[in-house]
Amino acid sequence: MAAHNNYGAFHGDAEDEVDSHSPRGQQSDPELPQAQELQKPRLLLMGLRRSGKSSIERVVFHKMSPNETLFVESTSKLRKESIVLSMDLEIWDFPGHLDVDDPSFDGEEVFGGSTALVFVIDAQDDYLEALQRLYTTVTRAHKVNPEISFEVLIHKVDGLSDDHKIETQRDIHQRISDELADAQLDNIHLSFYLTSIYDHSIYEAISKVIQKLIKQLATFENLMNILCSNSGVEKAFLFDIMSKVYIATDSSPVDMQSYELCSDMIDVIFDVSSIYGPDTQDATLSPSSNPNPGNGQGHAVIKLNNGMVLYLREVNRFLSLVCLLREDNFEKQGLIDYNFRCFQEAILDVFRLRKHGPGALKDKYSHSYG
Ligand SMILES: Nc1nc2c(ncn2[C@@H]2O[C@H](COP(=O)(O)OP(=O)(O)OP(=O)(O)O)[C@@H](O)[C@H]2O)c(=O)[nH]1
Ligand SMILES: [Mg+2]
Repeated sequence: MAAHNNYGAFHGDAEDEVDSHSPRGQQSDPELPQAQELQKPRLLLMGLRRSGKSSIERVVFHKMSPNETLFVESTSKLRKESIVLSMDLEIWDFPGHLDVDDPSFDGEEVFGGSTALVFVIDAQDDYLEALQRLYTTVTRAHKVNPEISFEVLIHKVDGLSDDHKIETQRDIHQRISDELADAQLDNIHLSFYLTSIYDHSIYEAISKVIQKLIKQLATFENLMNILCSNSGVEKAFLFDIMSKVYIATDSSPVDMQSYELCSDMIDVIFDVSSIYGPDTQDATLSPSSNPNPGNGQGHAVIKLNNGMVLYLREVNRFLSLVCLLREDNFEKQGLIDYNFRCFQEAILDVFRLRKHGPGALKDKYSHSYG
């Protein structure tokens, strides 16, 4: 039986466990809300031992290659990590033996606030025990915080055929829904994702999870819709550069292929610029035309052989917009760039507003206040 204070880190030794991580050695953006000012949105990684929690965290937020996760040690104690992305975020990676019914487990502290509970199930293993744990965890969390979002990752699906994947998801969904319905808890909503660290699916899933924690999501989406419809863009993603998580996209449906192309472009451009760019310290997009890397002016274009163009524009040092559009529409690049600058300003205004409140934009728009 595990020592009870292994996850009782909340009763004293928690701070020792907090790691701070910022993308590519960058400092937190002064435009963005700081850790102390707001309670950061939190991502809780829970699930049985060896289900893949720590691997997900390392691959998505630390760029660990999936093969290296074979050597990740089993987590013995809660690990809290502070991540500085385009938004501040805390990731709590729990040990697999966590028991939410243990008296030392502080449910209020863990499940309170703006929190997403990510429950990882190993789809290559027998999942009945995992479902039991999912049920106890969800019911406990819901009792403490009905606002918490429940995200179930049916993980390691790289070893499953397409039919098997669908069948596993259907079976898991059915079993947990039945159990919740039996307990008259069918008002609890769970979202399911089929994931693997060996392809883009884990980034897609974590993107959707994080989007639910962003209060300004509707505004971002709206701005992206306006940009796309006025610039002839087919699909656009607003990426967090370090993690390749997209924090918003326009409201046309996400097709996996476009997403993969746009996401790969982030890797190509930033890897090349971090090796060959003038200032590897900043390691942001820095084509020769951009004297101040990370100042939101970097851009890159890749023409594809199917008549489409991938266009990347840096919004600030944390965020980049990647658009997919037809080559014919790219002929009006001046218009697109103008529209992009309006979009960029609006996005940065949203961040300023979030940090300083409505007064932040008063000077800028004073004419409209009279
Ligand atoms: N095939 C496959 N293996 C994976 C995937 N994700 C993680 N793994 C492997 O699963 C094993 C366990 O991963 P961990 O990340 O340590 O699991 P954990 O949930 O953190 O385990 P505990 O810390 O013991 O609770 C490692 O060998 C990983 O390489 C995946 O998507 N596919
Ligand atoms: Mg672990």
